[in-house]
Amino acid sequence: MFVNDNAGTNGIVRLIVLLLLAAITAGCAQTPQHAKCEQRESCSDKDRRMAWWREAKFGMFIHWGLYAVPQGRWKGEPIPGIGEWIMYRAEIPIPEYEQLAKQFNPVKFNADEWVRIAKDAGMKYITITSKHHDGFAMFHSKATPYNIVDATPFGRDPMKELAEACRRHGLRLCFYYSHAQDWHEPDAVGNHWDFPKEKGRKDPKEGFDDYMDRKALPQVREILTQYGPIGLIWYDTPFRITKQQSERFVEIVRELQPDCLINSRVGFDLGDYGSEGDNRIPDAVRPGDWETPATINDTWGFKAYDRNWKSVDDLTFKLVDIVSKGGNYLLNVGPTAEGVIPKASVDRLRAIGKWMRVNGESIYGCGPTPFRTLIHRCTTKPGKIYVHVFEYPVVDKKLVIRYLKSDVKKAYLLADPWRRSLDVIREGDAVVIPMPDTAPDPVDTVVVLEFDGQPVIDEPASAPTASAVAPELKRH
Ligand code: H79
Repeated sequence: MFVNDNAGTNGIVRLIVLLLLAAITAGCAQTPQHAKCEQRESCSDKDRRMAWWREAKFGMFIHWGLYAVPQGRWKGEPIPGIGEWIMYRAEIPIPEYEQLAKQFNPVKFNADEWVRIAKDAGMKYITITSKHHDGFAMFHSKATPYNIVDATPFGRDPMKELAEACRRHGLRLCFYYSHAQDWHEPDAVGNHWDFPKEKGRKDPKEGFDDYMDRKALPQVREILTQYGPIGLIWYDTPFRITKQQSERFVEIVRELQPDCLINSRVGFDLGDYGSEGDNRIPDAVRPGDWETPATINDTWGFKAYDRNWKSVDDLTFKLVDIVSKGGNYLLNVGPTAEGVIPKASVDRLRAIGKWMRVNGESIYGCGPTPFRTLIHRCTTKPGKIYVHVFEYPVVDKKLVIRYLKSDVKKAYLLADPWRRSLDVIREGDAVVIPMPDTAPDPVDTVVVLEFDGQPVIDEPASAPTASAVAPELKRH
């Protein structure tokens, strides 16, 4: 078909073939996972950079800053909403808020202990607020004296201590940096009570470039050069910034640490992976790389009276639910102004860790469920499906897995150290697995199904999705 005597047509055909080849190479059209590869870098570069993050699946978010001092109350009044927003919600003038620095002396802070808590929970990375919207740097910054070393009696740099502890324990340290909102700065976004012009500012570029050059970019440079290799930079709330400004926040990371990842909240979808909405879990499998940042109670920064702790069942379900839909879970703790992670958080993380030590194989490096129906939450590795049993079949002791066309080569429990085979009975479009009389795990018993090659699923288009049928969805 490409043989043609006519030289003109031949040239056109050759051009079309060349264009097609170029399109295939540039687009790297393989799986949705890689669909977002940028033209200016090869897909394998992106895959190489993302590899640790795709394996990790579970990270610790830490919100720690001056807001831990008032811990949710201002002048005796409880301030509603998330704790780290207290300055905004109570419209605290900058000179008053600055006084909190003089009271911030977290003498009980122990970096090794924090990292051990994350590690024992099975978390593989820690993302901590180097600067939140209040503008206070929790690291030693030369860009402004408004930082933990120069403005508090504590006088230590906890980020340095955390970087060293993470290196000792094999976790990745990552930094949250509020790039657009900075309530301490007249030229940044957010503080409309001290700077009334902020409310009506029309031109997003007005002043913001100055703030970027004076504070934000120098500080991003500091967090990328003072603490060794950083896993990722977690930008947040790109309110009102321009594409060009977002691009500068990307470029500085690429320049200083080319392997450092960037989340999508840098703005204009420029990051390496997508941040879901706060506490938002998608209803179905979401293709590509994404992460749900989530609270363990109802606040990110410590609030003394927020005791609405999520249960271990709920947290474990959320971890599995997120991984089964293709995401990572970034679960937050809010340490106190003394430097202590609240006991209620530590207790829950320890319980998740106990589950992870038995069942981690069904989380780390896993792909999403092959089922659209989500009757059970499932995670996958090549040739394997991990079925997560949250609702133990206490009455008939039978686990039923519908719409599975392939035959199961071997089934066993992750809770069984000997991996003894379970019976597998074919019943029409389902396989039925008789289970032990008592649930091996009180929260989630994981059944491994092994196949020759990739399992084939056959779900009728009419089969309802989990939102209609799965009892565990009620646990959201
Ligand atoms: O760092 C945590 C939050 O502080 C931050 N993202 C997570 C990871 C965050 N920034 N903004 N938001 C969350 C939501 C903002 C909600 C707002 Fe409002 C609605 C800002 C103004 C209106 C709620 C109501 C907060 C103040 C008033």
